[in-house]
Amino acid sequence: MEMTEAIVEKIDDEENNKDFEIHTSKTFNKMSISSISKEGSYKLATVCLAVMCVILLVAIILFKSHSSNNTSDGTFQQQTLDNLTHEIVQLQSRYNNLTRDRDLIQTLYNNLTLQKSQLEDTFNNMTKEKEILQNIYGHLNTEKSQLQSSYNNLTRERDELQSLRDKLVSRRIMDKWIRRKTSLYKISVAKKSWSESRQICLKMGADLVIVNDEDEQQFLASYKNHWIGLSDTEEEGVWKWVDGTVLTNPYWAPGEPNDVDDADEEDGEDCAEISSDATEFSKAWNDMLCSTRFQYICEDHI
Ligand SMILES: [Ca+2]
Ligand SMILES: [Ca+2]
Ligand SMILES: [Ca+2]
Ligand SMILES: [Ca+2]
Repeated sequence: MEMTEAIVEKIDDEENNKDFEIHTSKTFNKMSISSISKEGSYKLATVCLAVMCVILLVAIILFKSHSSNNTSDGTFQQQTLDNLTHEIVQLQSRYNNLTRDRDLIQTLYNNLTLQKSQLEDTFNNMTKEKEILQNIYGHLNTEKSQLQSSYNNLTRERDELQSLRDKLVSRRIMDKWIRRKTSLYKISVAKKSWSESRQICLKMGADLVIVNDEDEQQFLASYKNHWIGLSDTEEEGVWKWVDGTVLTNPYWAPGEPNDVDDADEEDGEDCAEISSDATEFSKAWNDMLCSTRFQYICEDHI
């Protein structure tokens, strides 16, 4: 009787806790083993009850047989028979209860087995995802290392170029180049044709000056009869700077460019200089025969 109550209490506990979540397959395995053990206990209890019923039936039969030979104790024997019959009914009831409990436990066991299988699937999927993520992480780490290496190389090259640039600037300052904003200017002493002037500038790693804005024009306007890097030799009337860009902000002197045609020059005036007649910095250019020997202005950038 006490054993049966204990078992029923355990079943109630299991019922109350059947909604709990199992987070690891390890815990789950422990629970599965526990469920199997309980199922064995119930089977054993069922067998015991069945044996006890048989024993009681045999006892009743024997008792009846004995009582038929001894009628003097009839009342007492009838009472005992009733008690035994009552116990059989109770045992049958417990047997039924145990059978019901066993079915419940079987259902619980099946549910837990299903949950275990689902958890194992989830675990396997997560393991695969983990491997994929680890691969991606590895690739990203490799790329990061390569990018870091490229960055370091570029930084070193930049520093080396900066160092070379600094040395070049220092040397040009010593060679009397004029530093202004982000440019260096070399005002020549010798007089050369426009083409010869440009070749000399190029050999020094520079080029004839390009006038980028009014401020630069104002700075250069005082160097009269000096070549600048502007010509229309490619196409008459289309003035281009030495970097190939078309002139957009002209500072021609009044009446210029007039492309005066000299008898000895078939092409007329195709190269620009800062006019000696200029009175305003913004009206200072003149087109001249490119073979004219003028001083020139080279420009380099820092
Ligand atoms: Ca310039
Ligand atoms: Ca021309
Ligand atoms: Ca011309
Ligand atoms: Ca002219």
